[in-house]
Amino acid sequence: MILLVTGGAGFIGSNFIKHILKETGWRVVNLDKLTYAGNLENLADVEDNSRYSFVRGDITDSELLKDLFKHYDFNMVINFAAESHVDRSIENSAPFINTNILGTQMLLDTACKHGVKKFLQVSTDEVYGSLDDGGFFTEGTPLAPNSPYSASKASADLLCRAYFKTHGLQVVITRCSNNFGPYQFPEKLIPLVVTNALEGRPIPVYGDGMNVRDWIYVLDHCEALRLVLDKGRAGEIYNIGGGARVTNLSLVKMILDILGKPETLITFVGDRPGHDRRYAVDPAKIMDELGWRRGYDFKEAMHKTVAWYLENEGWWRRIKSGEYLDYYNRWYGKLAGEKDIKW
Ligand code: NAD
Ligand code: TDX
Repeated sequence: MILLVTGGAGFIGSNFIKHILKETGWRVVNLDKLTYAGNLENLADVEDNSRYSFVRGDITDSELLKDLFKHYDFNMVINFAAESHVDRSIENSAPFINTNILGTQMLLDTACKHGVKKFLQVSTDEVYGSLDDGGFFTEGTPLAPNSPYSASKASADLLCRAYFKTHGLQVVITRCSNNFGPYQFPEKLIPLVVTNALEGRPIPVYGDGMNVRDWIYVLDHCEALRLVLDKGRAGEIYNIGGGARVTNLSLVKMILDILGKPETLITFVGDRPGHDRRYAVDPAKIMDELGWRRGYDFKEAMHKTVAWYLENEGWWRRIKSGEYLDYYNRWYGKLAGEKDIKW
């Protein structure tokens, strides 16, 4: 069994590769462009594993894909490669269209030509839009993306459906809620809160802080993906959700409490344009059909995650001293400017 993992140097992809090498005997090839979000340090403990190889490359490069598929004869493909940060998609959507839509199309085309047995598209609950009036996202909820990021992911999902219907490619789509855990890039809420608090910097909370996200520990997502690769039915969509639905404000307070840092660090800034109010995922289908169960308790996993960032200060400090800072100053400078807050 040879599995192509794209975007494996990012947050979820790197956790997934380590999970697969541990739980299966599969061989894994990681294709990653190493954008600002890709970091080979995330995979340092498996780089000598004989079942793991890394190739630096772009999923929009059809020649490279052709060569790679000829060389390796992949049985399965899992596509994590994406531009993944909503705020960056508001600043500039072009890289999102390029990687998330065109890149997926190139991968689908190449996978089709080589007759791979399964193609797993790692999508997101954000394609369903916002649950402003309560309820849950099911696999039948209509697509209603609100950000350029989620619109690009929804577009990729539709292409996946079309390649299944038209070309018979064995495609499965998963739509997961918000992940947290080790190696998450510190532009995302949880690592941003932990690292800013440790640095004594303000914690930017958008709008009134009452937006609700449905949090899942990253290894629970990885195990769900392994099950879908193993047993998921082609042409199907599987929702994955952690069931820990909390407001951003209560989440931030929980982390500050774990760290013993003061709530005075919380700083309300302007809202994210098009900010989805509430997400809540119903994972009944993957539980009933594939027997998936959540393995990590939300509070315990949050303590474990905070401890990881405390123990791996070098990892996030190296990131925060680099390119990330340009983006941070530009984005939060603008939001804070609306309320005259100095960063
Ligand atoms: P991430 O931003 O941490 O990692 C993305 C990875 O993709 C990076 O290693 C980057 O270098 C690579 N990449 C980007 N463009 C590429 C290209 N053109 N060619 C090859 N590699 C490229 O993202 P993440 O949070 O790990 O998310 C992974 C996937 O899971 C994404 O598709 C995202 O939409 C989806 N997802 C994420 C979450 C979440 O909460 N983080 C939830 C549901 C779904
Ligand atoms: O500084 C911040 N302040 C703040 O209040 C940031 C970065 C975020 N937020 C809010 C916005 C959201 O309501 O926190 C919530 C979580 O924000 P993000 O961490 O940016 O995640 P989100 O926009 O929900 O998207 C994430 O989950 C779904 C991932 O980034 C996506 O890739 C995934 O598809």
